[in-house]
Amino acid sequence: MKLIKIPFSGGGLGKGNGSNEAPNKIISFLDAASFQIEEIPVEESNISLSHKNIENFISNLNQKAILLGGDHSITYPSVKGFSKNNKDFKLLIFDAHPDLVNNFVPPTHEDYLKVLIEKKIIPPQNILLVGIRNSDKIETEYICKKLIHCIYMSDIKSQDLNTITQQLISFCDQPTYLSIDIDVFDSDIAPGTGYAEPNGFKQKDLFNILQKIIQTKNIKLIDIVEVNPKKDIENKTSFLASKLIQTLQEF
Ligand SMILES: [Mn+2]
Repeated sequence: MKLIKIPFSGGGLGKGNGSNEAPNKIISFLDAASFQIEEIPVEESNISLSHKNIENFISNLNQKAILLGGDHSITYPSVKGFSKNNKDFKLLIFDAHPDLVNNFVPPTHEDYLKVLIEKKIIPPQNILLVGIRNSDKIETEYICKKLIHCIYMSDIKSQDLNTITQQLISFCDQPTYLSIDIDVFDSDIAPGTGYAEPNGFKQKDLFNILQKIIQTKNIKLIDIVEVNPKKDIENKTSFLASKLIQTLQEF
């Protein structure tokens, strides 16, 4: 399996300072010899240049890989690069937040998704957000207006996990880009992130869901973002991300 390091926190509005350290920290908990590891060159003070490098790298990537961010802004150029080789695709996102606040260009980690939609890189109905539990009114309205599929954390708590898993499997019926913001996990198990939120996924539940989704073989590219070793407690968030990679590596 190929792991691609993207040590970039320049799109994190200051909140992300430290997420550039995540790729190396996460890899330190893995047997690095069993992965093919590459790194995309980025410059912390230059979002446009860094995003361009990411987009170019991903558009020339002809194999499955797991990308290690970095703040969530990296998903913008990465999906853009991915879209060059996948004309019709799905975007499955696990996140506590919708990231639909502004329409800044270049996008930050709070609006990468809005810019992907506004720039028509992906039709909103091809997007599924999962685990949302903190969103602004403006974001909730945008989700409704654009018909973005959304499974809120409150839906997940009130329904059978198998039902939710089946919905996700049905969604992944085309080449799918999977983006995992580590804050989708409960803040007790993932405290090392920019905007840790309580009442999130338990490790066992999300790992079970992901194991079933990857069996569709439609997941083509994965990113894991927003791990911040500087905010972590005893490296538990980085360690969790390393376990996530091990769970996903047969995708
Ligand atoms: Mn988030």
